[in-house]
Amino acid sequence: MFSFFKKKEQPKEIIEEPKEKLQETIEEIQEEVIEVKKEEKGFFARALEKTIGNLTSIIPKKQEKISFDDVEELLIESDMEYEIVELAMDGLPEFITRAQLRHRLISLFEHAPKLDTATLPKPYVQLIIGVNGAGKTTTIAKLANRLKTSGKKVVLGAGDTFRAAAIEQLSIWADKIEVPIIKTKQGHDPSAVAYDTIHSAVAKGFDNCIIDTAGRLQTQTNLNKELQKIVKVCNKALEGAPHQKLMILDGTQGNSAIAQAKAFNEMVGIDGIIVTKLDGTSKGGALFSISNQLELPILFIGIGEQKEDLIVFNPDEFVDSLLDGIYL
Ligand SMILES: Nc1nc2c(ncn2[C@@H]2O[C@H](COP(=O)(O)OP(=O)(O)OP(=O)(O)O)[C@@H](O)[C@H]2O)c(=O)[nH]1
Ligand SMILES: [Mg+2]
Repeated sequence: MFSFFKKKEQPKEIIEEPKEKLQETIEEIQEEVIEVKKEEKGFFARALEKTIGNLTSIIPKKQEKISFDDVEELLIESDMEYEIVELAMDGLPEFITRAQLRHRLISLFEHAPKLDTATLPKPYVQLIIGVNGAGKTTTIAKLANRLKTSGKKVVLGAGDTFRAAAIEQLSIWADKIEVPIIKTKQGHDPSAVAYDTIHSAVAKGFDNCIIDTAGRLQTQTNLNKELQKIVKVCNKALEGAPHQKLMILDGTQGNSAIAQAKAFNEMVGIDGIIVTKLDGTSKGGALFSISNQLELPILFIGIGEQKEDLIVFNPDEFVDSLLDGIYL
């Protein structure tokens, strides 16, 4: 009898111990998630420091309601295009609450199509496009770093064969992040590099393939034909590729980046935008016009020169960080 009771108690102890541990682990994970969320919000506020600084020169003291005229000035000052300001403020009262303005600002991002990231083809091919110096190569390194950290196998394609030192620049990043790179010599055909990169990714079972391109202006006909050729050749290497043509826009250029993106969109069709150098500009409000006018999603923002300095763009957090600077 005695030994029977003993036996019954033992498994109880064994079952309860992991339960407690499980609860502890769940609590730890929840705390970590909250920390990460706080950090991301911190990142936004940090990235928008200059933009918010600009706003607080108009509204030095946080308020519960802000007059229509002041809100209008704030939005224009943050580099939101006047047409968009009018659209956002249409019908708002003489004194505007945070909730009223928040709703209007967030809705400016709403018509951009959402990307379905649940069922991505493998390898998922991203082609990186933009004008000279926008931040393409650095953003590739940041994207690759994110993917690698989340356990994906990534290969880079050094498709900027035009500018001296461009191949070297991406190679240095590839070494730093420890991802393979497919490259050729300067002056060689960038389409061939794109083809080889995709081919290698297919053969080796890679998850992601990110291809760099040379910086070009929307007016450079030859370079633009070359870009169209790269897109065609990607599709030859793997049907459906490139799956994402990402336009990199320099945030310090504010609204003038919109015309560039429109031209590239007509030329090859753009699937999403990444705005770089948001840390170095007071023109953060241009993001409203960029997303609204192009009807394209802003996927990430660049907030520095290091491989970690890329955050997922979230309209709610972006708007909240701006409003935190002026509303109580
Ligand atoms: N502060 C800051 N600097 C950035 C950011 N992204 C890129 N840069 C810097 O901008 C400069 C140009 O970046 P690249 O990545 O070489 O730009 P690119 O578009 O590849 O340039 P090209 O290949 O010459 O057309 C570099 O000095 C980067 O360090 C960012 O988010 N914030
Ligand atoms: Mg480059």
